[in-house]
Amino acid sequence: MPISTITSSPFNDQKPGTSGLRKKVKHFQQAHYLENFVQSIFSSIGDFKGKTLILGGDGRFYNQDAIQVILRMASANGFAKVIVGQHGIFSTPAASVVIRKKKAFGGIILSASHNPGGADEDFGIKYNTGNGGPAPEKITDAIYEKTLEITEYDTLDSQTDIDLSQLASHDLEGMTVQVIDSVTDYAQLMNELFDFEAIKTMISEGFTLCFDAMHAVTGPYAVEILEKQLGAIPGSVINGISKEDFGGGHPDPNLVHAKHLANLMFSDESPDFGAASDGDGDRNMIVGNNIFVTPSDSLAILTANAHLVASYKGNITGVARSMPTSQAADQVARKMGLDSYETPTGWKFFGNLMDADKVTLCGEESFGTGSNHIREKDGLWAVLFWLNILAVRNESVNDIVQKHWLEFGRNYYSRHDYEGIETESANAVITGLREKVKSLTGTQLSSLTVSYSDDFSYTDPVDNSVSDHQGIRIGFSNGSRIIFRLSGTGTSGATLRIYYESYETETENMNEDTQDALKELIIISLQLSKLEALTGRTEATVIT
Ligand code: G16
Repeated sequence: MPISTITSSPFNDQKPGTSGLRKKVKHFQQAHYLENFVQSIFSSIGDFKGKTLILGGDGRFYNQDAIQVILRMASANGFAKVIVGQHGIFSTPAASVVIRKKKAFGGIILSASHNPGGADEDFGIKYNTGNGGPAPEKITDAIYEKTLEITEYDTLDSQTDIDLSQLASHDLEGMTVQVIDSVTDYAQLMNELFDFEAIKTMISEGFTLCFDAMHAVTGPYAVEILEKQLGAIPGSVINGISKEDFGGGHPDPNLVHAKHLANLMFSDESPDFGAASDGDGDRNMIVGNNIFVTPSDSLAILTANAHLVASYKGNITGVARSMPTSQAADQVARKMGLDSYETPTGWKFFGNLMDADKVTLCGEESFGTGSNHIREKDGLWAVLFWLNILAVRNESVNDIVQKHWLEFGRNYYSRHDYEGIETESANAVITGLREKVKSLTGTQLSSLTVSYSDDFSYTDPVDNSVSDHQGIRIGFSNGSRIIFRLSGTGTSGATLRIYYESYETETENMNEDTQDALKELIIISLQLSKLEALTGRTEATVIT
């Protein structure tokens, strides 16, 4: 076979974060850089000779180029077949669906998620295993070790590109490349999970919705499912044309970046339901007329109402949330007699729990919600889950949320991000806190008593693996919490995230302004962390 072994040199980049390798496009375009990482993946994942790989990405700048490089390397390395989404597109959840459905060895997903795209922006690559989920730390560590010692990679002599624009099969030096529709398998699974007839009826009777695809990957998925299959009026999906640079926007579905949708939902023209998804389609934001549903509340509400969705009724084994996610889902689990788990940040930590059937639903404060139907979080899935509940309950989003708080209490919640801090200063904040939390338990801070404080360590209940240093937790006796952690997904400097949560059960206090409700915690956090002294920052960059 006409294969070349190219000499390359190790790259001494910092370790990839929670979701694979994310860097500026220009960084990826350095000679041999992408190839080194891909070879490091192929050298770390076991024997795939004769097996199938799934390949696709969120369509951002460099997606198509990277796919051609990976196809040639997959062939040279011995894969029998690669299934690629048309035009090189798969949303992250759709890639997970296809990996599982085709029983593939694994998949490579090209995305930097919610980070901006374009020639000067971000690109990313990650490997998912045969269960459809992000590779566990054992594999990502092995990949990283390989990148430090790699000296050569295998690729084809020929530089011919495969045509990804048509649904067809091709031979690439003995390896089959099959180009499939990016949406079909995903849409079919959604149809099996949710009551499309009930949602269709609700929409035909006048229910209105707006889905903001943010010019990212979910455009074609949302148009097919929401408009074509469920009958939402054309135009219900906005910013539905996928673009390489996401139209210059920041495809992160929150009230700051999906401003247009947020304004619409709080105006007189508001439709009944609003939602948005991110760059690669795994995140979601849910908004009702005059109400924003926090991702933490969304997880709790889906759990409490799962019995209304036929495919989940009686099938919820447990619920998991990442550590900084509010404890709203725990309140539901307690009342419903379900097991609940607190995992470190990163979807990969849910994989073992789902594979062992310990949890069915999981969610994160970072706008990620999902279930065991795949092993990634899933933006449109969350939207359809909500629509199914709305169709059954025939109540507004606002009513559903208010009734939920009355039954389970309200967890006020907010995240303050300090972006682009110098890495050294950010580390100093965390190191200082790490020392402090050793002796905080039992002390009084302002009017609150600390009931526990630690640097979160997680022991996986399935394989007993231990993940240390997952963020600073300070819990108070009234159920409030302050969490500090450094982002694992940024590409320039460090981002410090501070998460605040308080728990309210008094009806008359349930509709306060969130920042007001959390004021005492915010003041405590700034004093405790010496944030201003160590970083010079007086204000958060983004508050969600
Ligand atoms: C990724 C992971 C999520 C995690 C998030 C945290 O999200 O997949 O599980 O919650 O990172 O981000 P950070 O470390 O910046 O707080 P995504 O959507 O970027 O893949």
